[in-house]
Amino acid sequence: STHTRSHDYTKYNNWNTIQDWVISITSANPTLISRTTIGNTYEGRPMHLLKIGKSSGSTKPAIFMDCGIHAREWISHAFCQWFIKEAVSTYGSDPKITSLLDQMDVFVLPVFNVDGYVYSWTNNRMWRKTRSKKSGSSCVGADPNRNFDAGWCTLGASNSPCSDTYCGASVESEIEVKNVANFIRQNRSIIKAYLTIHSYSQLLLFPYSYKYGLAADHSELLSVAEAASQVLGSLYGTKYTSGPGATTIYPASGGSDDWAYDLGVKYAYTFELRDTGYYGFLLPESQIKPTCEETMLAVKYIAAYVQKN
Ligand code: ING
Ligand code: ZN
Repeated sequence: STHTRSHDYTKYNNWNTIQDWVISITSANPTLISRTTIGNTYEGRPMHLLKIGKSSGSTKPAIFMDCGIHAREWISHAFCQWFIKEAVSTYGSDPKITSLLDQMDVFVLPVFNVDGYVYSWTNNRMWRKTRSKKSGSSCVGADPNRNFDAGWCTLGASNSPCSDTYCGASVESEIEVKNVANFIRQNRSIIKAYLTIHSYSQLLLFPYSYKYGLAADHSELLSVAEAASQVLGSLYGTKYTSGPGATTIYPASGGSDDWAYDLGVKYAYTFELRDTGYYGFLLPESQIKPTCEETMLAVKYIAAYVQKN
């Protein structure tokens, strides 16, 4: 079978459940999934990375996608699990997925900020940051999406360790950020797109967030985002807005999409999934399935676009 029957994709799963699932879905799909660990978190948990794709003799171009940069955005973690389940269960029947996985690999990091995610289950549901400790402060953690080398700590980020948008002691001070940045740098020549999944606000964002200037590829990034948003909305009528981060959500430096874009990964997008604030981070489990289904359409649209370009 293509996936583990006992895994419930319509519930929020804790880290232990996700980790068991990562191992079992990989061994159940040896021709489509391989697993590596890009490093450990601050508290020593492994950062599992799955490569989804049909193995071919040669190196394939790839898409990198991460979920759960921020601990409390649980619908994000749910989406990466959904994506992997859909990819392996529709390979061979869905022509788009089949062609994508024949020609490209998709690297999926199901949980970026593992320590924060565990803490959001055990101690504080609204936790956002990592769990790193800093001498001289009693406050814990930095914002991983303010810790990348993209106008670091200049705009929409805080120097205060107690802030939820603390940029960290230095660029890539957070080991989770360093591990992801190292992997993307090492695979820079094959990674054609970088997708990062957040919640909430129903936005499809692209560079820049750390400055107001437009990206060199602005018009292409915008037209792809608008088409992807339209496809997303075609399923349940969910309205998405697309645009550069700085003017569409708020200016913020140190974000992963801006960093990937400036490294040369042209198709760099940040998704802000449901909703627009009624439930916010506490999106009910009844919305996992529709949210993941509609988001799949947008991700598949972008992947198909990247594949043909
Ligand atoms: N939103 C993102 C945040 O980190 C963002 C918005 C995107 C900022 C891209 C910078 C770059 O604040 C959420 N919900 O986390
Ligand atoms: Zn976020």
